[in-house]
Amino acid sequence: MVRNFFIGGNWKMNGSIAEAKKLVEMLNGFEVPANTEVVVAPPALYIDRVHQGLKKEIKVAAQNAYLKASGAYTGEISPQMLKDMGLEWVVLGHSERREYFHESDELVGKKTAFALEAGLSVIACIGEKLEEREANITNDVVARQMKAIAAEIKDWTNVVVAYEPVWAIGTGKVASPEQAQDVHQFLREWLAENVSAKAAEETRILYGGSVNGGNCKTLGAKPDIDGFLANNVSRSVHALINTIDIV
Ligand code: G2H
Repeated sequence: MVRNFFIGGNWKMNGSIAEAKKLVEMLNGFEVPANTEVVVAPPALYIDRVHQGLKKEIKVAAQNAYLKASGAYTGEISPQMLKDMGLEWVVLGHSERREYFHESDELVGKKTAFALEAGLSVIACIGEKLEEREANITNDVVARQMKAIAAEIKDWTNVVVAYEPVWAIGTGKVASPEQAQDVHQFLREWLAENVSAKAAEETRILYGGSVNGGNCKTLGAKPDIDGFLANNVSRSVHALINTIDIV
């Protein structure tokens, strides 16, 4: 497969120093299969501790970054600071940032461009809400979110798209493999039509939303699903362990 399988663990605002330690021990004991990337995103406060403790094959992401390098932006962290700490990844546009912190499509596009310029790779999250799915506008919504990113960037090499239907996030209601594949295929076609054949072929598109060790295999077997983003790193590692034979 041209696209390496990708497992992301988004810890969100959970955990403690003790849990960070356990997480690092668990991940260090796990052999990452060839052609697979594992990236974990702890809360900002624990990033350095986790990064220092983890073996090199496992990368660490921030859950957010701002669109300025420095300045009077209380509470924010810049992509340049993340680079300075030796990080390679950032998650941007998660639906929780869009919902609770009012991040617009345009802001997510600009933040994506700024983080890429700073040398980070970006996990760019998109996805429709329940009422949007019920109104049959899922494709319109994800296309609008993709367009806002495509308006700001030319090169998708260092972007991984995470399709996370909002109704599936943290609800235990996972999208069916067919529902997820339909959107992933649509996204790949969207990239082919609006960016390039290369971007369509090479960009990893992850599924996120109540992924666990039980449902990951049928999801991961779909041709356009290139990995997962899961809350709770141990859930994401179980997803990886259970998909080893298909990566
Ligand atoms: C989606 C996912 C983590 P959960 O946000 O990115 O959360 O696995 O709880 O649905």
